[in-house]
Amino acid sequence: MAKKEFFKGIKPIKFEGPKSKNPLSFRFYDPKKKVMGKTMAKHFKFAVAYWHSFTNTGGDPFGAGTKIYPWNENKDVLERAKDKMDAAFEFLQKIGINYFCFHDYDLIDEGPDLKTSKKRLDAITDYALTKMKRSKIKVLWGTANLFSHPRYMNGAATNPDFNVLSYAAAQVKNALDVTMKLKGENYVFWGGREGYMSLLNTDMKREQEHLAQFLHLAKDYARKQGFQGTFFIEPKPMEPTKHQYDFDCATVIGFLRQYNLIDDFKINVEVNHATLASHTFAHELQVAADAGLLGSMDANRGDYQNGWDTDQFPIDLYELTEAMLVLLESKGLRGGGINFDAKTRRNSTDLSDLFHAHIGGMDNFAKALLTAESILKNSDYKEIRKKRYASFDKGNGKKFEQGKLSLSALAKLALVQGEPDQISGQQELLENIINRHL
Ligand code: XLS
Ligand code: NI
Ligand code: NI
Repeated sequence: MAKKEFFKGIKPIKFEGPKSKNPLSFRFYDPKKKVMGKTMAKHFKFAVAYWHSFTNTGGDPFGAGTKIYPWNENKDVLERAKDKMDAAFEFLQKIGINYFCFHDYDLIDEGPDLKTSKKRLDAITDYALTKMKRSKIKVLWGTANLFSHPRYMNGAATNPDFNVLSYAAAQVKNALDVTMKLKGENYVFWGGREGYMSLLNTDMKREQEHLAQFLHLAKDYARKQGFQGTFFIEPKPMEPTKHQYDFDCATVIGFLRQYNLIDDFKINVEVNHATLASHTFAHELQVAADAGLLGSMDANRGDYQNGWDTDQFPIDLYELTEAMLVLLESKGLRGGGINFDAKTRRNSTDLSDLFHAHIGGMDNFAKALLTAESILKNSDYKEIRKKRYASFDKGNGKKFEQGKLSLSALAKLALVQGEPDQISGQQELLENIINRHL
């Protein structure tokens, strides 16, 4: 165990059932409970985002950080990083989450040059390894922060300057090495600054070709080192860049197909990125699942009254139930899990707030999963949707699906049939089914 206890007075969080009045308990998340043949723990593979929960201290464009974390006190870079890791592991063990996700420089501060940064990463990952060996904690995915440092102001892999692109390559190589050293199960690319602010100074085609080439090189390097995990692209339409190339799932799928990356890459879908792209979360999950590319989820939520990536913890059971329906019907995530890419509010300054936030998120996912299971098992939900397409199950509809009817043949059929009957979409009926099972 760590020398110092950071979350004093907080005991391991337990499942106590829906009637529990203990705010530091799970009411729905029971890791061992089976849902459709698989335990909740396996369905979800929850992960904590190192950056939001341990690195960021609540600063925003209008003011400094507000969160005075005891693991941020040591003046020595490595000692401070170790304290932070002790805090992270203590938190993970107490909340009962077995995974974390990180950017390279969440683990330890970036150095003044690449060499120093590499040394620091080596030291902190040595420390991580010893802690991981003594616990059940694993890495769901690692990534490189290619957006915070000023050098990336014009992008990383899509930077018009080759020198920045190669610097980013060095950083990704190190981040891949670190992820592999910690036996990370996946590796993420989120292109925060891969896009443009103005088309006037941008050769979009050339930048996207560079991005594809960069991804190929990263993938080839990792595969050569024996990495067997999945690479994820995390779509987002904008913020910080005005237009990001990985706009949404459909755009990413087109990109992966065009540049021959589809066999190694899958998608990490984030709730608030979906809504920023004017989609529902369920829509993005479905698009990814239909392409066989639903890899992982970044769990959070946006705010109905503004358009930003507010990264709040998930509380909307209706939204989550729709998501869990897609998850269950598409037979789960390919390689990934559910990473809480979410932050407590700037004025949530108690250490226990981190617990309440994650407990809520996990419980809400659990409740949504149970609801989705009940909908699939005890309602007409699937039947109603299937029935809408019944005319394609036999006769000419079936022939059409099999490619056996020409346009002229269809036209002839229409002449004989005349005006089609009106058939209701029954949306309200379906919406009520969801609510009845919540
Ligand atoms: C930002 C992204 C980021 C990625 C990892 O909006 O969600 O946190 O998940 O780089
Ligand atoms: Ni994210
Ligand atoms: Ni995000």
